[in-house]
Amino acid sequence: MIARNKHHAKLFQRDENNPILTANDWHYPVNTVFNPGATLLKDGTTLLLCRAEDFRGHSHLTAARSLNGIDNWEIDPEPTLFADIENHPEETWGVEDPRITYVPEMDQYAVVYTSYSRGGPGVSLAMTKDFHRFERYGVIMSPEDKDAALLPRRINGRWVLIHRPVSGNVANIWISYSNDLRYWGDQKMILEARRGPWWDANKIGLSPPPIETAEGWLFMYHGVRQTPSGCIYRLGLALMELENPEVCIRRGNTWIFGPETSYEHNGDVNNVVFPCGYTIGADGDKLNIYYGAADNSIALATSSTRMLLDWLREDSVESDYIYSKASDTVLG
Ligand code: BMA
Repeated sequence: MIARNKHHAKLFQRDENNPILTANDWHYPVNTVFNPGATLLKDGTTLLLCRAEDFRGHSHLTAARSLNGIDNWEIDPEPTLFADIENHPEETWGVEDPRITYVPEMDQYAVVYTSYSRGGPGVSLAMTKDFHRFERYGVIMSPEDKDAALLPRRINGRWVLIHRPVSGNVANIWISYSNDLRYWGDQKMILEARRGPWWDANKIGLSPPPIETAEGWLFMYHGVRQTPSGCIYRLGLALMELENPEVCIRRGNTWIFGPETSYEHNGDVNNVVFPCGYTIGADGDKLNIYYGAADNSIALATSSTRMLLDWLREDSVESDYIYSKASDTVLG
């Protein structure tokens, strides 16, 4: 285990300028900025769609653009995607936690976000070409559901959404399919929260959109550990089959990234690292992972797809052992 802890330190490198964006950088008053979606635009600019919380406690999304993805962010002077309560009452209490997927077939970006309705948080979709104008599709998963992302291409002719409905005290990761991005069905649970003392017990959710690799879809997912002094949000890995993402090839045992610095430990919600987006370097390997720190600021960590896949191969061995000897999923 000691070796693994050292390994963790090498998987994610925090940027020395962290946090890279805070409420002080905004052109208008906001309480906090966190949990940004991310994408690379065609000209190589990094675009973050940041969740900004106002002083009512309601959130909207604001775009920030940077040539190197690290600094000199140009932040939109006003909210980029603000709740449209008149036409979309499901956004009454704001819009949160976007995940961005570029969809080559449509030459558009899909923004999947939490729409916070009076009936609870649900999943909404908007398409955009430029992050200035958005075409809203409205609610695609009714409450309570969140932590959703679209895969960039159809599988067997259908669009694929990964999402996280809540039932009672348990929240697992599900998959749904659609022919037209509007009507969704054929829903199945694909990744289950563990139980007991596990770091990912009871409540898990997809973090950034899955990363397509030659070995499969790499899922970075968050686990929420409930403790007497509050929740701890950490990140783990699972690999799902490329042409059938319902099938889990392997899943890590230990978390790969968790709150360690003061800006991750202390904020409006303590002990949270919450990535909603990444960009991949020109080498097809280097990852810039953008995450919300303690629901307070935006931070950056770098990693490598290759390293994550290698780590997962090693760390999931024990998992096979555990599940073949005594599956706590079954016993739990
Ligand atoms: C989750 C999400 C995130 C938030 C996290 C910690 O349920 O709503 O937006 O960062 O809780 O508060």
